[in-house]
Amino acid sequence: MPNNRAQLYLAGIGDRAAIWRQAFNDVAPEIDIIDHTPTAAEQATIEYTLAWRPDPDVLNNLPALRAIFGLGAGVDGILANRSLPTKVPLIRMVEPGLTQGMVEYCIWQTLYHHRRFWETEAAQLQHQWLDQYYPAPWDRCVGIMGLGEIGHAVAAQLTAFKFKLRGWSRSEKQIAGIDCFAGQAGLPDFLSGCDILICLLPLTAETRGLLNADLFALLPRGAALINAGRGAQLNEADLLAAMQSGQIGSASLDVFQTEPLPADHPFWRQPRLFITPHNASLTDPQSAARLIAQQIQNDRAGQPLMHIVDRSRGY
Ligand code: NDP
Ligand code: OXD
Repeated sequence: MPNNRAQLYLAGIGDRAAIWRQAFNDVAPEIDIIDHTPTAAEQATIEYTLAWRPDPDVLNNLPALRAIFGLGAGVDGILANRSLPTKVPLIRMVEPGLTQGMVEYCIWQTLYHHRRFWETEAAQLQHQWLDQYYPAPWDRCVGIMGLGEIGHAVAAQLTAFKFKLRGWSRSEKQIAGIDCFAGQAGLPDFLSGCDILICLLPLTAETRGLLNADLFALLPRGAALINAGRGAQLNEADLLAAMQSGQIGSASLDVFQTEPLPADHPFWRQPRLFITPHNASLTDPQSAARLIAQQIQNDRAGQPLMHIVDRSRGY
């Protein structure tokens, strides 16, 4: 077991590095934080890194590296580095604040589409008193793609609003109160009943481009789409076409092919499309710093690390 102080290198975190340094100083002062490009001496000794979109040249040159902690639940930005050392465990973020923020966002956006608030907003701009009809939640079905840490938590909270619930995952599941479907074979049946579709999938080879015209065609006409997974899961041109034809009635997007979303992107001008800037949720630095410090302590004591990404699955 190493007996020196642990060093954690903040890789590809951009202007949030100061917040993370402060969080570790506050809750885990036993860890040395390196938030600059490591010197040759530091490169030789760094054992841990916290990464979002790291520079591959730096990450691939840390011979003592023992674990890569992803700053987010999605690790696609780290796995984009094809030469990432395979023997170093990659750990995704499972953090209560991150999960709670996603629950809030999904409840907010589900109610937004259920109650057609986009229609009310448009009417208000025209000084119109709009009397709307909307069905009871038990007559509205919300489908969740991805029943992992976040999808499961979102489903649990949506239950309290009394929506009909469906879920889709890679492996078969049985969850009380949710009609569960699995795999490509289960996708058409799953989609056929979803009035509001929420995507909470990780970006992998299988989920890239999944939200496309073929998939939209399997939804009930006028369904709402909420994508808070990853932008590369959505064929953006197909969504515009589906919204123009009325196949997709309204949508909320938090993630995009290009982020920040370019100022001239047609999404900005698309009615019934609600945009948030990839901040559906944020990892809470203090809570995450505590969890990472505990993982480092466990690792140094020879205990197993938790939430290791299965590289063959990509999540
Ligand atoms: P988990 O790994 O806990 O869950 C992933 C879920 O997706 C699992 O249920 C898994 O199925 C399912 N899944 C994966 N691949 C497929 C597939 N090919 N077909 C069907 N189902 C599949 O991840 P989290 O819940 O923690 O996070 C999910 C994603 O949410 C992240 O990867 C990230 O992209 C996104 N996210 C976005 C945020 C934002 O601010 N917009 C914030 C946080 C997360 P199974 O259960 O069978 O393994
Ligand atoms: C995440 C994210 O994956 O913030 O956690 O998108």
